[in-house]
Amino acid sequence: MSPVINGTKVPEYLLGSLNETILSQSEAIDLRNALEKDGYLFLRNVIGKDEIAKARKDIFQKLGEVDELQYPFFNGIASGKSKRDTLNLNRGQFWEQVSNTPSLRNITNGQTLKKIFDKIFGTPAIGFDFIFLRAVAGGKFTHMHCDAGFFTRKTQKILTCWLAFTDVSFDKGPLFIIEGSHRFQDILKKYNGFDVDLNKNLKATIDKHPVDFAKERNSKILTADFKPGDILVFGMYTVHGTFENNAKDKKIRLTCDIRFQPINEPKDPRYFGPNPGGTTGLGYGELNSARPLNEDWHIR
Ligand SMILES: O=C(O)CCC(=O)C(=O)O
Ligand SMILES: [Fe+2]
Repeated sequence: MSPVINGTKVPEYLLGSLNETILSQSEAIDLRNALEKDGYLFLRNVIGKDEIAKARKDIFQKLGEVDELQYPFFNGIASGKSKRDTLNLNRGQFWEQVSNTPSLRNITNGQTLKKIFDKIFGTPAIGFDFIFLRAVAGGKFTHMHCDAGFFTRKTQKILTCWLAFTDVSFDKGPLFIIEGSHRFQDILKKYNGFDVDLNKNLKATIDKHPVDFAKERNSKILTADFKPGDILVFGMYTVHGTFENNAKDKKIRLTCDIRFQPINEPKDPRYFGPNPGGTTGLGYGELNSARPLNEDWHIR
């Protein structure tokens, strides 16, 4: 079945597969070369199955406790209901607590991912404390954008790591990348120096529909059938978004995006420390993920 973005089916001929890089067969230079050539690195099976399953179970438990998942919670099936607002003081506090689930943090800010980024950067790396965990149901998707406007205030040396905790097949809203977009000069020019938090009259979202965007540029929309523990690493000017999660079985998509930088580059205080404010300073409450699973999202 063809994936859908913003209500439009993506024609088969525009779809392409992400190139996989095999971590165990790659030297640092191979990782850097792939990232430079494609604008992304697709690595499968980076986090062990048990570790991923534990974090997923712990997070599903918390979503189940606010009535957003059907019982048994480990299936990750959306209930269509929510008591998130009645059972919690506020949305930010709830989402911060979910985002700080120890089994999740062991992965996002643990040694396995850090070592991959040490290798890519060729110098010790650090993951941001502020992470973007996403539990997604009900036709929702992330509009196409590049990440520069969020994360490059202090340094350009930032990479995004998108990590799957559930199966994310085509119908469950996987991430897609516009092929070759890290070399689109107009995108580089438009978003270099752009800061979503300061330039309030501009949006990070690229309004053109990804289908039209890819057609016009003779490009493809690249994606994969993601499995738990797979990661996709990409640069700040690589154009990406997600398909809609229209899964018939109502299973949610659970993913997390984490940013990494060399530890010796200046750090953006919005994303580091014990109670980071995040992009706009409002903390975890500002995220779409802080909204109940059955509520619509905002566009940035
Ligand atoms: O998972 C999503 O919905 C969006 C992810 C994203 O934009 C990112 O990882 O930079
Ligand atoms: Fe992004």
